[in-house]
Amino acid sequence: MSSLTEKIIKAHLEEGETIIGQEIAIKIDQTLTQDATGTMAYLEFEAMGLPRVAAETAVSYVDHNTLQTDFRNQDDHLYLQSVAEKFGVHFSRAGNGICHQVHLERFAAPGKTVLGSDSHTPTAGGVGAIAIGAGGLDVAIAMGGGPFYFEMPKVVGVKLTGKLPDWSSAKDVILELLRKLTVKGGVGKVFEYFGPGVDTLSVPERATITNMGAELGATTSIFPSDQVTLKYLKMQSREHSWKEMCGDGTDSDYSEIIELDLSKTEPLLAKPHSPDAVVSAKELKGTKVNQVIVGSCTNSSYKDLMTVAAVMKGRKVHPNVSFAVVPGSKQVYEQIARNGALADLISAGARILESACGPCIGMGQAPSSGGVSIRSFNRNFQGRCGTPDASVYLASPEVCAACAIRGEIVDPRELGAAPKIDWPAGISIDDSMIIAPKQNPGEVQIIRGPNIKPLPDMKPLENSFKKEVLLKLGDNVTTDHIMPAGAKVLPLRSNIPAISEFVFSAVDPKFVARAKEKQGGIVIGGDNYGQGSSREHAAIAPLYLGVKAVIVKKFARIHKANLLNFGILPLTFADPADYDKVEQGDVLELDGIVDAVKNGGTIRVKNITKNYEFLTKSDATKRNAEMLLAGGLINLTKERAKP
Ligand code: MIC
Ligand code: SF4
Repeated sequence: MSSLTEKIIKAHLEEGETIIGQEIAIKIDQTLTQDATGTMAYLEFEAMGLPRVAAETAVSYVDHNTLQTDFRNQDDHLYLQSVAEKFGVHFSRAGNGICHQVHLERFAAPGKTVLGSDSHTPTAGGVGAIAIGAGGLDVAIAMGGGPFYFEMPKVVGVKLTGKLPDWSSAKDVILELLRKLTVKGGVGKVFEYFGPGVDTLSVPERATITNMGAELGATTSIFPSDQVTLKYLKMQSREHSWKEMCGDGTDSDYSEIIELDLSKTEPLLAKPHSPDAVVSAKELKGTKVNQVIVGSCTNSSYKDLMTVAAVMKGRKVHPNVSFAVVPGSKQVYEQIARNGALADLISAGARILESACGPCIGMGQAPSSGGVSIRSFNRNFQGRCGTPDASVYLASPEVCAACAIRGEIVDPRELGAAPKIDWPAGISIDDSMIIAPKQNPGEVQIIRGPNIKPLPDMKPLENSFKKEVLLKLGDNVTTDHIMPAGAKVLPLRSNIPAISEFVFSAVDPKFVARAKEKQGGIVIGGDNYGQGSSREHAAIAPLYLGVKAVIVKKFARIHKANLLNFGILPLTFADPADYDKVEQGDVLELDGIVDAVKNGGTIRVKNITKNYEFLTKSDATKRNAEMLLAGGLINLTKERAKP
């Protein structure tokens, strides 16, 4: 008897055994990249010297860097389009929508494995795929046909019963789980949904839940593929990709079971500045609101936008609120335009944006100073919206619409009868914004504008070094803290020297100057270090500034893999109490590094400034050790390719 997760993993297993915590390697069927991580991923793919992608389906999306305030983002898009045409990758143009929404609609399929250079790749778990977020280099390897390595996760069964009541929504289900489990509650786990409540949720609702499983720190989340999945795929004219898939239905298939009665969910919000700071809408009643935005890969489906349009119909946006709507894909945008719902939104006073990530990644719509913004998004880390002192709350489209009307946080149940949304009978499928790869790749010239800079050189691991602690941080540090995004920084994603000037800028504006003056150093962190985004710039840019080791209580999965891929030594405190003793400015000496890394052992660290020693652990696998010793995975791949 086994879970659906185990079945799919076993069917794709290339190395290792499915024993919890052990490193395994799986074959990847589909790859996904987006423009903010994709430029690096394709530069890395090019560095591998392969003629064509080997994955069954590879798709490159343009959705993050769509604000064109100068030549840079557009330069990156042209590079991505030409590289896609040459190497056999489908190219989803700017305007076609957010990668996860479009992938769900047009490519994801039950039983497939998907690896994406974006942490919300698990959205595709909504149709029964094992979809995992990873750094660009891991995705580049998968594009080349290489397997993906990760630790066999525990499979948590989430047993859903009941049916969502009026005004409650899929967002409230995942917010409830975040309230219970916190942002580190899913580390090393897959959340597999099962039970009678599953039938009551449509695929986009399921995808909202699997999408935001990323905020639990989970490896991925998955729903079974059933008649509801078939209906969705039929609507997408893709019924040929359907097959029925589920776990064996026994509780013993799972390491742990969480029961959730959908009929008991109520409208919730996550308070600033963490997706797990969840409270009910009732508790926040009366909080004045300046901005509301509905969109992002979490909540911008047809049902989401139709619900908001139905609530807004005949009503007006509150005079103190700026209300923006960001359709998740061209398909959804076109549908609401054709059926008139868009007109209802415009008439109510909504500001309609293009189909892209937009405000979710700080590309426009930054709130006012100290402003309160209610967003149907998945992350509300401080400063991510572009305004450091703004308060961002995460909520369902239903709660968002109610707040936009009232100008304050309100439980949408106060608005009376809930809207009932029917799925359209059929939709016209138009893939004209997805460009197929060229059949004659030899004729494609790769376009490299001045914004595309080559990857920096990476050096082999040293056996010993003495370096200063450049920065000491607490728990749950996000990759948005390490390497901020937003309209100013995102255009530099293909230019490591330029983007490195912003490392830790939101936490400590003097970090970069200090790192340069000290010629690199060490960073100390707490629990769940590097949670959030998959951006490998949070490893490459610190490396460029000379960061040699990061010592923490515990790492988040994707960030740790990125550090290893680029040759930064990830270490954990053998005794977490030692975290308290070390301070910023202390000089630490590490010796015997090579042996410890090779044997997965401990490294003794001398605190020269305070004159004591402590132990750190490297749990590098043999594969990790080879990468570290070579100065990262690119060097290792090149070494191996030498005749
Ligand atoms: C995010 O939501 O944080 C992003 C922007 O989509 C990132 C990817 C990136 O930094 O480019 C993610 O989730 O991985
Ligand atoms: Fe884009 Fe936001 Fe989704 Fe990241 S979380 S992919 S920025 S919409």
